[in-house]
Amino acid sequence: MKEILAQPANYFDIIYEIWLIVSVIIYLIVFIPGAYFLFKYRYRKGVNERGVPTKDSKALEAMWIIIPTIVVIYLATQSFAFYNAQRTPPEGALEIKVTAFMWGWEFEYPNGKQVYTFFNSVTDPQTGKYIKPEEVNDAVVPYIPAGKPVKVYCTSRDVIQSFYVHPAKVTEDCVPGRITHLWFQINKPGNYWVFCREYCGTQHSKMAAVLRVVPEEQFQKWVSEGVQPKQN
Ligand SMILES: [Cu+2]
Repeated sequence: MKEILAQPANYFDIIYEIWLIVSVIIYLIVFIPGAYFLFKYRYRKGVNERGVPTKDSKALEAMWIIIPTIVVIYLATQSFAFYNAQRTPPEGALEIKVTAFMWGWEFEYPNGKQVYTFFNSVTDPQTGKYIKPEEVNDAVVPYIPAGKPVKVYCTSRDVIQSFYVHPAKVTEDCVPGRITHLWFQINKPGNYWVFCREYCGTQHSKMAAVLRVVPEEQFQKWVSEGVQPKQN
């Protein structure tokens, strides 16, 4: 079995494969006889010049109504089930708040810890070379526990942005005055880029941020560092 790097990316991959296989099968069923008939009934002088006689077939008509209906119902219900799984975070997910702004992100953890990251792009402005996500300064990197579901509440301070967690293949609009959500789980510790996926202005490309995915213990240590107890 192939290792699942991140969820719900696996749902996206499976549904993509299902649609691909169904589309290829339909394409072959339509194209191969189509090409054959095109050749078989091509115009030839003196052969069937007034057309080919046809006859009705109720069975054939029923078949091409029933089979596509079953295929469409299957695709719709399967996709909807996957969509639900993709939208519904598992119980006990870590909840974080992401506020987008021109041009960056604010991450807030349940204990009040905040991380700001802004004006980050994937290339170095001087050299134009790609920056590795592990090279990004720790001070602007939010940590995420590996193998744990994370529910993100998204909103925006100014214009519509979209929080895109690249390895988990999920994206959600961050809309001013509204709270939207997404969830993801990254199983393999490492450094991953997240992006804004809604063109939001001239510095849109500077909204790249890094998620540092670490083992649970390391995450707990990090999240409690430098946080004053909340005052009531
Ligand atoms: Cu943007």
